[in-house]
Amino acid sequence: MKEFKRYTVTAALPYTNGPVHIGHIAGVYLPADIYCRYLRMQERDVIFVCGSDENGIPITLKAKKEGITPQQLVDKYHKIISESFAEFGISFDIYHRTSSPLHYETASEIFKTLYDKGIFEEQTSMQYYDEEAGQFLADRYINGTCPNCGFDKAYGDQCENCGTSLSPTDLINPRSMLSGQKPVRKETTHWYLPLDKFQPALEKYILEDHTEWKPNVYGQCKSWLDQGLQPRAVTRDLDWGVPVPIEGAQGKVLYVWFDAPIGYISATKALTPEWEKYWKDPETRLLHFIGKDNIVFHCIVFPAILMAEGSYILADNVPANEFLNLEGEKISTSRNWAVWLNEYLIDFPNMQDVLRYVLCSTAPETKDNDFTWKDFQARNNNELLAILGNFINRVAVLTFKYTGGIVPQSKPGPAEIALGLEIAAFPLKISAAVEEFHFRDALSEVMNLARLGNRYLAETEPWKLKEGQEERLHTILNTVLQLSANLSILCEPFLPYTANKLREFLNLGKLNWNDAGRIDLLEPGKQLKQPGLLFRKVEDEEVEIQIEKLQASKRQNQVLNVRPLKEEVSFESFSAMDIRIGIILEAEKVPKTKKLLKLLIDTGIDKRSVVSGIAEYFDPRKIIGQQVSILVNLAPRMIKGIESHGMILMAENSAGELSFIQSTGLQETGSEIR
Ligand code: B3M
Ligand code: ZN
Repeated sequence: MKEFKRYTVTAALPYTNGPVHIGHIAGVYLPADIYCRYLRMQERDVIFVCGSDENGIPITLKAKKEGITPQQLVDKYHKIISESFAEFGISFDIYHRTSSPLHYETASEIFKTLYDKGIFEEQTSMQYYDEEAGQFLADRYINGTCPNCGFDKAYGDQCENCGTSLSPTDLINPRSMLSGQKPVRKETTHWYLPLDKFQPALEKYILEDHTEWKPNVYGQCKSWLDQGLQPRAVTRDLDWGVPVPIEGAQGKVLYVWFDAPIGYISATKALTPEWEKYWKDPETRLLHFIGKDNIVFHCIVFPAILMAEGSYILADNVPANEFLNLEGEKISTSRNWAVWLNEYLIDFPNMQDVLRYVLCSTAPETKDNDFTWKDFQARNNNELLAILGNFINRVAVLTFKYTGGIVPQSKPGPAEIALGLEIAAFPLKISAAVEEFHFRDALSEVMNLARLGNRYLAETEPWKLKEGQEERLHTILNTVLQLSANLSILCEPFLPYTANKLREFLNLGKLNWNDAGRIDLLEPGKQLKQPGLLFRKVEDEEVEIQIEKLQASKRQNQVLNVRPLKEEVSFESFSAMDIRIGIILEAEKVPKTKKLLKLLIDTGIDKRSVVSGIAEYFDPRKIIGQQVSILVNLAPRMIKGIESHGMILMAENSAGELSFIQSTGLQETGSEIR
């Protein structure tokens, strides 16, 4: 493999329209962080850059939903996201923002360079426009029926049901997300990046030069290339984002996927005046850690922009992950089906490494994977606590018991020599896995090292040694302490908080990766410190609370999943309706129908027949005496030969289940509902 002089590692810029969740962490930030921590321990020149993605429609839409300005929205979530990353130990060298002036400048400059080089194609087309809102409706500002699968809430840029990428004009029955109205078509001009012209260069870059990319990444790129690339608009009609830096482009901003990857560059500029060597020197290895939904933008669109610009290096690898599911279902921000990092940090204080461990062990490296709270508990209790925690605890207890916490002398025998050879092999095994982005395997090797320690203790049984066998006892203690020192190095990329505690216990400074594998890391005579607890048991109640929290958001979501508002009615029309509390006196099925019940209702005014479509949900025998709300002045209607005088009001949830609307207090029959 080519040796690089330095590394530029980027992690996808999270949209600043909500906190980050475990799917983001497992897919992007944790693998990137492990990789960077590892490189730093190798003393390689590395920068780890990220920041908030604060432009584009995902921001303006969410701001509208929360009833605040886009600036207020990004300020709010930038704070939440950046603080939780820091607390979780994601070791960015910089966490920047794409709303910063430096980013605006950088993105405009690159756009301008391409514009001046005549790269863009200017195209005028008819696009959807919301006359009420006075705005063009790009991407997610519009929804309608997917022409591919018939899903009725497809967005203007993509159908989330079947995954097809769409353009707003593909939608059947388009509706504006702003006003709910049917949009009109209006002429507008935009600048297009002619990806088709970059097709040959991109084919060489990916299909020939990077056959080593992960199969999912390579495969997705190949399929885009095989379909033939099309020009893509890189500007939008919107009032939030980086203004298009040319004459005659008032009211237009750069498409968020044009400026966001440039955010990596502006973040580097903010980090160091030497930013150019991290972006322009071919001896720099550029790596993008992303989720699979961002592949086309990082492997095709951004490289095309950089090629067009001409002075930048391209990514050497894009280790994209698949998706993490939660309790068997797709994580969804809008349905609040997620474990939010900021909430985890509150619910499980000082347990960053547990989540890091679980998410790394179940990372969706080659296929989608599932996070469950039961698995979280099991991995904590049966692995971290029972293997790693238990080993360190035994080492500490034994050392303090027999030597007062002083590193004893060692006279290695055959068992220690064999163990020493095994220990020596670990750094290489772990390195090999990390360099290939196989972080799960790497972490499981770290645990194997702890297992080895447990096995050695079980075999040598130092607690059974008698008086006169001190030399042997000391040798065993020395050996397990050296193994612990190795663990403190090798677990650092994955479990940095635990590594810290181990170093405190062993009274060690920060060591490098190259120190691992040795069994003379701790000098005899060195005084150790009593270690704090590395891990604690996770109790059943704790995971039950989390599961209940998810169930609650599911229930709440049923409320959120409501049908759109009906047209406004006047106060007069509402008060024209006479709704009363009534009581069911008789109920029977209407013959030869599935849904209908014939009811006799006491309305307080009279007793009357009402035909109601509730037979699928209620047994007629069981609803006698049921209090109901009834619209009494509805014009009579003939239903299946029966005259129905009024209508029972029912509540219907999103699953179509019905329930009666009754008063909670004891209202007398005939009470009016107003
Ligand atoms: N903000 C999309 C996402 O959060 C986008 C990534 C930008 S990376 C330059 O999935
Ligand atoms: Zn579809």
